[in-house]
Amino acid sequence: MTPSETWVAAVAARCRPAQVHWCDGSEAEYRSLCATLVAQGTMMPLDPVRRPRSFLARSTPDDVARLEHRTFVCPATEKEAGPTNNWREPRAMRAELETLLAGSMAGRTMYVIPFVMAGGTPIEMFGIQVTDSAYVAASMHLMARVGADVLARMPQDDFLRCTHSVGAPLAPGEPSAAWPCSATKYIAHFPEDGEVISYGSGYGGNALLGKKCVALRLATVRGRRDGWLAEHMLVVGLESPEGEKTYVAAAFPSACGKTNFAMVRPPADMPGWKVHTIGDDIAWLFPGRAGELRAVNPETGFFGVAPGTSAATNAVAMDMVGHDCIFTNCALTEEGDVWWEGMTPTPPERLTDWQGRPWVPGCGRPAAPPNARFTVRVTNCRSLDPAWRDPEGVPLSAIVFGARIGRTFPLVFQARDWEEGILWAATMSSEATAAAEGQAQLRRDPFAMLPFCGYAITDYFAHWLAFRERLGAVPPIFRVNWFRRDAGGRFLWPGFRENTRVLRWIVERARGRGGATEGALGFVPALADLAGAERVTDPGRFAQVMAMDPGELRPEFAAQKAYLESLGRGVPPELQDRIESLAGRLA
Ligand code: GTP
Ligand code: SPV
Ligand code: MN
Repeated sequence: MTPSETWVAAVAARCRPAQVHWCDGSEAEYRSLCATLVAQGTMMPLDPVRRPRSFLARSTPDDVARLEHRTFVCPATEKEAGPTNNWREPRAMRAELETLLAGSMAGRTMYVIPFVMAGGTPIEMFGIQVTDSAYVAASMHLMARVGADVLARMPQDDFLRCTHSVGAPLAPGEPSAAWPCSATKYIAHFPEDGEVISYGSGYGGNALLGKKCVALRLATVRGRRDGWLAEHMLVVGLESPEGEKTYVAAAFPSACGKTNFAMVRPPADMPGWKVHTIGDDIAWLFPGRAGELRAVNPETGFFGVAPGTSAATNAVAMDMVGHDCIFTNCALTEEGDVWWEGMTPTPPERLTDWQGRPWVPGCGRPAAPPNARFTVRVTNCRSLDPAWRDPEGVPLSAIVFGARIGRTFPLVFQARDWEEGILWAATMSSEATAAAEGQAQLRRDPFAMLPFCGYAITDYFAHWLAFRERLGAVPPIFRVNWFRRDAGGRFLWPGFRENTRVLRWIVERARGRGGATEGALGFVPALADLAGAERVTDPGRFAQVMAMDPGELRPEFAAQKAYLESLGRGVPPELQDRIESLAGRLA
């Protein structure tokens, strides 16, 4: 037996599934997984004319988002997990999980899914996910390269071992629940062994282990060792009418607009400008041969937030989910199509909500919960860049960080240098969203990676700071905030398509052209520097969205300083020095 067969046999011996199915990754297999899910009641086919080859899945109300308090990072010592991760002693964690896994797949099929993230690139990572969820197996078909070809290329001495069980064993003859899961949930990472064990949840990043568990948490550890970065970033290319293409990567926390920005459609008064999508959630950044920074999207699919997606906010995504799509927790129309809040200005008169109950407008319940999602292959996206699977990746000219914060931070500014940009990223705070359960209102989310860094966040800051030595020249770093509000609570910037104007300014600054003045936080555009912005905002509102008010910034700097202190002695001293000098400038 090969090492992978030996490992799979050991998992099967522990979990005791009724059968084991090695996934070949074929289209026929995907269709048969979907048919199984329809027969089991997990998914229903949508209207074949309105949504060809698409399905609606409904989860249980206790399994609708990532569970950060049930996510554990388990290196040998707590110090290696750092001040922000939940740590468990690895042997104790394993023992507890092995007890839970014993017989956990009884009566079910165990799918064996060989997968590769960023396949073909110099930093590709191979793994095998075993799962007792056909929904997860079907989703993995869309989100990653899977199957026999991958297995044939997979190095038998270096693959990640990813075990997933929904934790709902069946007695002989007992039918499966439509959405099997367990009240007990764990998502545990063993970076030193290249292993993930996830138990009890079937939803998103808890269960599609190639995504957050491998391509972020384990990949950050690999990237630290091998000199690259695994990031919670979209990658987008802006092409000018002259055909000059410039790529930018941007990190925003969960449900803060990465999918929208990755496929943003230039407004009508920017004829000839084009946007190209490389990825919407995860990017791996590595130095190219000439010392330039390059990026790849390790995934092959989008698992995107449905509510709020509309022809007005994201026409490309609306088109992308028009066929060959799995929707989860969306509402069902009488015509056999899906609906969610924000899809159309007026809701349909009658719906079936995400729990299968009758729904009418004004009934007081959402038709779809805010973390309802769609799953599609990237090839459904009409703005997908032809370079999306280039093994060399694409060159990055700028890095952007952004958060959801109603005050203090302007629409956009450019950090004065690499270290200051890293300070803005390290101290980023953002308002809670529904992508994860149980968050506080406003929390620090360094680099949008708080839930996704597989080692000590303080060492991660140091890895970023030192990364400049690996590059010939570092790209400029920007900070954006689409979410600043006026005194009446309204967004100060129209956002969505209009963000292309900000992207254009970023690109021009990166190419040494865009106009700017220096303010308290760094370089900022005047209204005239954001092409056409005077058509969508007025000087008064623009001044408000760009304001850098010492009265707001002084307490923010104090809070940043306190935050870094709270992370302990591992914080690189450069970052505290930078806060001091920024605070000094304000005085
Ligand atoms: P994950 O997939 O969870 O990592 O998140 P994401 O960053 O891809 O989230 P997504 O793009 O789905 O974010 C959706 C949320 O951002 C919705 O609430 C949108 O309304 C909001 N959003 C996106 N762009 C803008 C914008 O320009 N302005 C405003 N006000 N809201 C925006
Ligand atoms: C996120 O929460 O950042 C997501 C969704 O991208 S999930 O894959 O469920 O983590
Ligand atoms: Mn994400």
